[in-house]
Formats: sequence, structure tokens, C-alpha cells
Amino acid sequence: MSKIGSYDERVKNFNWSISEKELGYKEGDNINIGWYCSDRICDQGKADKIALNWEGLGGKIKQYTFNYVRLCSNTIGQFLRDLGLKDEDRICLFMDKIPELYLSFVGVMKIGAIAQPLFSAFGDESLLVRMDNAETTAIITQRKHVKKVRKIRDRMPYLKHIIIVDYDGKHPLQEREIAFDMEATEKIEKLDIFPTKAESPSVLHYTSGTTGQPKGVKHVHYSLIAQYLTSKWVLDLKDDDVYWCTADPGWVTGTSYGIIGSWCIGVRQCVLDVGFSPLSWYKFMEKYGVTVWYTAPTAIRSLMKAGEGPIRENDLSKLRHMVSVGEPLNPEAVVWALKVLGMPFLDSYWQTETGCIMISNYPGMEVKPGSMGKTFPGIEGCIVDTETFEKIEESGKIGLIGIKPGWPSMMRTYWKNEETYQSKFQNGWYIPGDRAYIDEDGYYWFVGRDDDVINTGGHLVSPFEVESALLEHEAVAESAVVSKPDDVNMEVVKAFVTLKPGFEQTDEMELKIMNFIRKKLSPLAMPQEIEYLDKLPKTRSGKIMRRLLHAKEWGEEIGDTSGLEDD
Ligand code: 6R9
Repeated sequence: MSKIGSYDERVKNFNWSISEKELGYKEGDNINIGWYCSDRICDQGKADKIALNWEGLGGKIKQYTFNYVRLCSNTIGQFLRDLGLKDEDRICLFMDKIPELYLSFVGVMKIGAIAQPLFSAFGDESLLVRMDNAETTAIITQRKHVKKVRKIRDRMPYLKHIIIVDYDGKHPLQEREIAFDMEATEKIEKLDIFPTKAESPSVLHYTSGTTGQPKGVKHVHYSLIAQYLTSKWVLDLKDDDVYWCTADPGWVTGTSYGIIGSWCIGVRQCVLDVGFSPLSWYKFMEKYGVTVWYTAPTAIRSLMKAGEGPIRENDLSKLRHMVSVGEPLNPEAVVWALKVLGMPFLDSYWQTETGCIMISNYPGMEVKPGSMGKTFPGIEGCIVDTETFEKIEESGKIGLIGIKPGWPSMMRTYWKNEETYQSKFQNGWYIPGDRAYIDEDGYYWFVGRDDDVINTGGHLVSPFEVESALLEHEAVAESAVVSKPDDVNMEVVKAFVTLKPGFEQTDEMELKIMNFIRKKLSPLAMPQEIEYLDKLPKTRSGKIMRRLLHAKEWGEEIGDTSGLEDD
């Protein structure tokens, strides 16, 4: 049977019970992601197998076995419990990619609490908005990030504990702060794992929309069923693999496939917690003998720019499988990889909301460079009309992606925002909000997003959030934020502003405003360019005509603006 045949075969005979069976789960049983990612692997005789190879700044390295992951997560779980934290409490993980982040995630799962991972690069405002929505009870963080928490602490009465994992005793702890040293704490051999069920909440990831504040995507422990099987069938993870997912767990890829996917299979994974550079990435892969690599197009484009030199300097012969996610993967990147690494990058498409890979290329399947591939077996997808949401049967016709609801890792709601959640379903389909078409062979081709969200380097940035933050700057009267094209990040944030009387349109002011956003929101949300206008283009009802500004940046036809003006 050819490998292509095996994809079709899998589609035909698919049932999620395949995954349930392999995981030994039956409907009604307890299911706990933390237990599956550590205790169960130890029970399978892999206690001494390496679970994590970690490398940080200054060449610092750490290595953990599955048994150590089990013990550390037990210990963190007990520590959190002793603080009075319990099931369904929201616990924010606000750390760099240090081992404590990964181990805390597992510990939080074990006590049935909800993990709320946030990028450590987030500024105080980004943090506050998300913690306010979740009414987070505790935050686990590092010394270097605690000042951001202190700045907003008084506005978060629900936040009871600020846990610092690398406290050095140099300065006194402040209000609500407590130190936790994982290495030094005596390990707990046995922890009573909270009896979470399929529908018990597990992870709360925040994602940005065009309007309103970021939305908290609620996932449940049953998501494991889908993350397990997609890790096996798309990432092709096998027992002796050395796997590297480059994503930060502040992003859904970093949890679904940077923690859960590999560990629930018992696969060793590597984490590199230093800034990006092509040479350090290749060196890291050589050093640990990475076999399976899950990364993103922005990184791939940067590697392409660096050329073949750094590749030739390192031995990447162990590498056997490479998958990409987060943004459109240009066909050139697929072809480049084939030429210099001897294999293509396989594209995969999904969302924070879907919890697992929806569309992708599979090992053995013919790759059409530029296409996202086909739906995962068990996922029924289609293209629907943008107005009526009726299924378009004709191939090659552009519409919105539609997915039949009901797969295990589907989000269960947006936190405290059921109305927006419901609005994502139309005519019986879940609508991710992306435009695409399907060709005659059933391959999906991405066309674009159906909203104004900016996808910069694979990270979604809400123009609304940046516009609101800009207005908090003393000099800014009005603001409009759109994307502009960029070689490496595909798109970057661009802001148009009008200034208040008395402020001058200088380069210095531009830098000041940029910095203000970087600190308040994050480096990713920071506009790469600020253009001063005397007046923003607006509709008659006073809405900013973002579409017009966007078209100008992309050199597109502005089109019929009369409709916009009547908006
Ligand atoms: C996992 C993740 C989701 C949005 C999604 C789409 C874009 C993701 C893509 C892709 C083109 C791909 N996206 N994968 N676009 N090709 N292979 O990325 O989650 O941060 O929620 O972003 O990213 O627009 O709707 P998230």
C-alpha cells in the first residue's frame, strides 16, 4: 500500500476512538493531561528516558527524564495546592522558555487548575487585559518579569499569589509574592491527581480579534485525544525521535505541540531559550540530533536569507521530518528546503480555537508547494460562500474555510464571551475566518484572512489593541493601524496617527511612540513605522477607513470607497 493510499485509508476508516484506545481512555473515565504527559509514560517503563533537553543563555543546559518531569510537576502541583489553589482556578504562566514553564504547565494540569500561558515579552497592559478577563488567581513568573506584575498588581484584586521561581533573596519579597525553587524543593513522590473528566477545562489561550479585547479560548482535557493523534500522524513522532518545536508556549503551538503532543507519546523534546540566529539554531539541532522539527515560516524565511553556509557547517543528517505552521508557507521555502535540506517543509494549518492541526501535508503525501494540504482524517472541511455560508462544491472557487464542529480539541467557548463564540458558527460550520480554495485533488490553498487581524511572523496582533494603546500616549490624538508588507515577517504593524496640538511630527516622537507600545504591549505589536497624518480618512459615520490605508500600503486598488463612506 502506498503512503498516499494510507492517507485515504485512514480517512475512510477514521474514528477518534483509535486515539482513545491507544491512550487507554473510555468515555466517562478520568482524563488528565498532566498524568498522560508524565506518570503514564513512566508506567510504560520510560521513567528514565530523557523528556527534555533544555538550553538557555550562556550555554546553560539542563536535562530531565520523564520521572523527573513527574516528580517536579507533582511538587509544583502540591505547592500550588498548599497555597489554596484548586481546580478551575486560572493560573498564569508568565516565564521565558525555562524548564519551570514546562513543568508548571504539567503541575497545573495535575491539580485540575487552568493554565493561562502568556508570552513573557508582553508588557503590563497586555498582561492586565488578559488577566482581568480571566480573573487569574495566581501567576508564576521570574524575577526579571515581576516588575511588570507589580505595576498592575493593585488593579488585580483577584490575583492572590505572585510566585517567583528564581528568587535570589537579594530584595525583600513584596505584597502577595512568594518564592518557589523547584530544584531545591523536596520532591513529592505521590500527588493525588485531580479527577478531571473529558470536559474539565485545561488551558486558556488568548488570541486577538479585529475588534474588542483579546479573547480567552477555553480548551478541555479531552483535547489530548486530538493532540495525541495529530502528533503521531502529522508530526510523525515515534518513540526514538528527538523533537524540536520552536514555538513559545505563550502561543497555542507551544502547548499543543511544544508540551502535550510529544510528552503524551513519551517523545524526548528539546527547548532552546535564546534569541534567534540561524547558526545557533543549526548548532542546536546538530548537538541534540533533532529528527523532527516543527517551526514557522518567518523563521524559515530568515534561515533562507542566511543562506546555505551555516547549514553546511553543521551536521543535520539526523533530521528526517519538518513541519511548518502559523502563516502562509511560500512555495519558495518548500523548494529551498528540498534543495538544501533534502526534504520539504510540510505546511500545517490550524488555530488557537481548533486546538490541533486541521489541514496539513502528511508524511508520504505528494506536496504541492504553496498548498496547506488536506484535512486531517476525521475533520470534515469545505469552502463556503462568504455571504450565505452554503458549501461551494466547485473546485478552485474562493470562499471561507468551514469545518464541521465536534473534534476533540475544539475550543469550548471564549471566556465570558459566549456570544462571540456562537458567532463563529454559521450554517452548521465552524468558520475560522480564513479565505481559501480547494483544488481538484482536494488540496487547500490559503488566500487570506477575512478580517483586519495582522499576522506578523506568525503572531496575531489586533489593530484595535494597538490603536487603543496608541491613544494612551500623551501626544496621540487619533490612530489607525494596518499591516504593511515585510520580507521576513510577511506583514508588520504600521500606524497612522494624528497628534494633539502642541506636539511635533518628528522622528524622535516616532521613536518615543514606538517604544511606548513595545513596553505596554509587546515588541511584536510595536509599529515598525508611524506615519503622521493631519487627518485620518473616515467614513461618514466616523469609522476609520482602515481598508483604504491597508490598500495603499499593499499597492492594491482602493476600489469603491462610496460603499465605505456609507458604512
Ligand atoms: C496555530 C496558529 C491562526 C491563524 C489562522 C490563519 C493563520 C495558521 C497557517 C495560517 C496560512 C498556514 N495560519 N496556519 N495561514 N497558512 N499554514 O497559528 O494559531 O495564532 O490562532 O493563528 O493563523 O490566519 O486563522 P493562531
